[in-house]
Amino acid sequence: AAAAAVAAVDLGATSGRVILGGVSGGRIRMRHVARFPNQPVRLHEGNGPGLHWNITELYRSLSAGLAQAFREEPGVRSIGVDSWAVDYGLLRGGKLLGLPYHYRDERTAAGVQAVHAALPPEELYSRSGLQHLPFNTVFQLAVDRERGDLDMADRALLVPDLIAYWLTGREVTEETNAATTGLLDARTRQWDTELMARLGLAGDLFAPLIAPGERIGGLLPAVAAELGVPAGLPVTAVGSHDTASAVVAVPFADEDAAFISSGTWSLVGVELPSPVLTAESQAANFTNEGGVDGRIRYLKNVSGLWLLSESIRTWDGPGATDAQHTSNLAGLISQAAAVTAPVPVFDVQDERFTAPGDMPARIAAWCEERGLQPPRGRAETVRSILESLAAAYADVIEQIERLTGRSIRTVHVVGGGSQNTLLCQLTADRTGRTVFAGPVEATAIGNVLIQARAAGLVSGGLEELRRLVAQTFEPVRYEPRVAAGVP
Ligand code: LFR
Repeated sequence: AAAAAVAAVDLGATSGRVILGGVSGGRIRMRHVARFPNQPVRLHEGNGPGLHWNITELYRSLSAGLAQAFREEPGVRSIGVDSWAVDYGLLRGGKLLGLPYHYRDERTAAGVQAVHAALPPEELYSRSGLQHLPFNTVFQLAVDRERGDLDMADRALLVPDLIAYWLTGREVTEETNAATTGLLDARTRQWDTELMARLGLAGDLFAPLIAPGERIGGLLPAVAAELGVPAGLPVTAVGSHDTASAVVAVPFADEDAAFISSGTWSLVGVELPSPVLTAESQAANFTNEGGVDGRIRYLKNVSGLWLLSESIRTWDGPGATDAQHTSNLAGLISQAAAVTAPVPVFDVQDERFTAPGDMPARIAAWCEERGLQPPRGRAETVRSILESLAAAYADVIEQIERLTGRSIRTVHVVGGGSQNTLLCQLTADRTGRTVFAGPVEATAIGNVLIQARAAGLVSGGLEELRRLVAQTFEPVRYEPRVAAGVP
């Protein structure tokens, strides 16, 4: 990379990476510097196990990645951090009080009950515009409160904000991720302090909001010394919710195109200028997530490659390394592509698939309960998962057409899943629409672009930034196979 570079830290639910990026000659340059696993930990905590993020290990890994980035590129101008949404650390006097919970920890059911007792779901939706997911921050905090875990806390920082705090000492809440808490007013995009009061939460539990592109602060001297860079190097707010960053980098072919941000989850949606807060929208459980530059991501969480990665984890058994998992994946997908026997389509949204565990057994049980023949063996299981995901995408796209009045002709798949050729083809087949796949690193690209714009390396609105993406990363096109015998 030439001198004008920025460093993107992108933390996913199964792995994290540090990427150097820049823009020159109308093209985006991206270079992977570090990739590290993100493995949650189960810890006994009195009544049973709690599922947590190993946040200090993540911090150590990303720090090492940043140090490496500066060795490779001493001209780095800025750092930006994004991660999955909704999860947070609790602090008192600036000190972390415990490991953040993983959103897949099963404690949240009690939180849903507590919140709904104080606020009916309809009111929650009309205020926040957020789809109901049992792990939304608002439900997690309700459990913390009941358990007394909030008694000591004077601050909650969402995961990317916590990392930024450790780097700069500045406490902020980045807007796009704040929108996933369920505590932000969908219309004003400010903290809904009345709602917080009704839930017994302090109005200043979260730090003040900051918009993507704003400067969070400079690196603390001690951190800078450890990373081998000058103190004060800026940490810039990006779309710190990974999905917000990913959608910045969707090279929309036309205004009415849908996107699927495909990773652990599949976020299936469209970009809108303003939220849809109708009863029909709530009934269909669509979310209005505040995006970069004030756009709304109108989408639904569909399960995703999680079903596949948990299946592989089950098949490989405890202790298999990350590298062993990936080497299996390509082979499994080509075997799945060769399956000719009919496989069952199951409901990927069934809540039994949320918590970590033996997905092949759970899929088989789902089928048996309905008198369906479960998939036989690994290749059929993988095929069944991918067919079921594609079928769910098709449903959601039909719903979006109905709820927004748009007519969707093309679907962009970005993120890790855009490399899964079988899934992309099945998505084209089952939606009956053209699929454009790529870029793979959409999230990191969105992170880089917002930093590059803040640093004055590029200018323009999202359309200009997306043009750069389209010029640099040519998408792979998939057309629906009409004669393939697909229902
Ligand atoms: C995707 C994602 C989704 C969010 C889920 C949980 O990585 O950020 O947008 O609903 O993870 O945080």
